Amino acid sequence: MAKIDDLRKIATRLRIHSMRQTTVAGSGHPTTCLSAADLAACLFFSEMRWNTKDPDDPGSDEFVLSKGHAAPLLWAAYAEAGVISLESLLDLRKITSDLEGHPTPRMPWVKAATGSLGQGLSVGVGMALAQRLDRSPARTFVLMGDGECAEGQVWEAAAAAACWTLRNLVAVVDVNGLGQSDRTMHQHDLPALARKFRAFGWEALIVDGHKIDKILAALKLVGKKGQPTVILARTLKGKGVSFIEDKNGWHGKPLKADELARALEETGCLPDVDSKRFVHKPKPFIKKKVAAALDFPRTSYTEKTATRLAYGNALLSLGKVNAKVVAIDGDVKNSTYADKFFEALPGRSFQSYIAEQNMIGVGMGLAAKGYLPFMATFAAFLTRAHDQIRMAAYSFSNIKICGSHVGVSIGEDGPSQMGLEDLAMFRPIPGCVVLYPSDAVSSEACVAAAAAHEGMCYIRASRPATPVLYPGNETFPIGGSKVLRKGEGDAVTVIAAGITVHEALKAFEALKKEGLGLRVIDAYSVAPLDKAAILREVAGTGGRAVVVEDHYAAGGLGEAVAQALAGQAALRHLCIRELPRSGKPDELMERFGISASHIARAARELCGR
Ligand SMILES: Cc1ncc(C[n+]2csc(CCOP(=O)(O)OP(=O)(O)O)c2C)c(N)n1
Repeated sequence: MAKIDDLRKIATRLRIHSMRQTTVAGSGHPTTCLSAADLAACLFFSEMRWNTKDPDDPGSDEFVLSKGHAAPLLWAAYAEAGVISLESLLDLRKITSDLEGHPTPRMPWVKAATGSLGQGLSVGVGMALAQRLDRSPARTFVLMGDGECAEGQVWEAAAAAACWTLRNLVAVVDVNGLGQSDRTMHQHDLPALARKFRAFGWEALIVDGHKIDKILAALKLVGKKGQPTVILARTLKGKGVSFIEDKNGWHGKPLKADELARALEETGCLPDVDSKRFVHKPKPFIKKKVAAALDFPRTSYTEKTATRLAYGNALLSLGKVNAKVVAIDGDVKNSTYADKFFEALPGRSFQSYIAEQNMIGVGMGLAAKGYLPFMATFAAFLTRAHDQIRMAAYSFSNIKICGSHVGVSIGEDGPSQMGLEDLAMFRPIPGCVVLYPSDAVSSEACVAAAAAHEGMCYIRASRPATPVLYPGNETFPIGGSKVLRKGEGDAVTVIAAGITVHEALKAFEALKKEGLGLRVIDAYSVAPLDKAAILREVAGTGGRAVVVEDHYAAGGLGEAVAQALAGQAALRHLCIRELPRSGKPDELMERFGISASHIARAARELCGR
């Protein structure tokens, strides 16, 4: 019984730290922390096996705080365990502190940023998969709120975890029955939540989330049935302080100084217990070293080839020399050609089915554990995962995403399948690399560049087969561009990328016959953009430029080039300006204004012809 008493004392300490931190910060979510304090005490100081000296110990259990607004509770647990000092807790939310309002990996024990609710379970699925790939005995614990269980992504993740039989994954849901502005969907109807999880293939256990012995007993049962386990814990928001307990209207409100004093009268002062003694170390586990080359033998191309096909070829070649590479695909692998990797390397291939939000979260989890995930789906469908991509940026995730079937050039399938907003989605993310190859050689090179780059990369791939433009040994560094046509007396520079590079080359031929010289730039690195080359070449054509892209007007290559030129040039922007429709690729590019004839017309107009 001594242990239960100690854990109770630790939980009280976590409660007091959480309240103090938020009162000093003047903001935060104390009631959210109070409901989960007993659960956190049992996880961090009894059930989990983890190394407080090394956040990357491969033998350690992982923890994801999906209900990220309970960050003060997480920081309190790390302080009690001796990972950070108790004094540092009072720096919560300060610009000088890594103890942010919601967890981010600025604090090294945090493996993925949370706070956009409903995402943590997917990250946990990725981590549990990584632990399985590593053959590690470690497990992954995800602490969630019951309110966030209304998010569809939670159920995408739940389905995936069961499909992949992740017995090493444990979700703990803090069912306090309250959300931010209201009671939650199921309130304290825990059997309703249990039915849902069971229907998704999980072992579901219901406990009183404030009874330490009951929580510990449930934790002893996890993974026993070869399924992922969820512990549904009945709790009270604000537990331990009568005037906020189970009261709507207290979410996200710190206690004022006098309220804190009253609260502390109820909890008593910090109970005397050395929490560090209760942290269980992991069993020593050494991860097997694997081949991890970043370059790979390139395919030789002579025939017209789609950049998406070259992506698939490159991914397979990379996967053969780098055992950290994993492929995830949203049930379009025969279109993105990730199927080549899937067939040859099934152990590192994950069918994510039609669940794009979960796909990105799983990739984040795998990346957090040192894998190099390449994820692919149609660019159009990545928009469903924009929030997850945003959170991957705050997680500093080393993930690579390929969006295929971009623009009107996909043709007959029509607008629902056309990625026309994807550049606008990835370009604003600071540090995110955006590559847009125009031929098979550059597509393979972009895969190599993305693999070698530490950080999020997006590769934009087209559907139609395009002619080969480059010799097999050409390199495509991030931030570079290629000047494909250049002559003395060129009148206009055309800046294109992907499919429109080929239209620009056709326009070049047409205008050559008219004695009008076009300079053609392949701006394959959309972000970062090769500003120096663009400025130089545009200056060399008298400050006249046309930018042409298979993307909507906002947020794409045109805006990037306009920013680079900063009004220093006469610039025409050709892009998709209306809602497109089905048709043949060439017809669509003509109808919507990005074909060779439109480029030629714009160039003539700029020259007053
Ligand atoms: C996707 C998303 N939508 C809305 C919010 C705003 N929000 C923050 S906390 C919260 C309520 C969370 O309720 P629950 O998951 O039950 O957590 P708890 O009650 O434990 O605080 C909401 C709506 C958010 N952070 N993320």
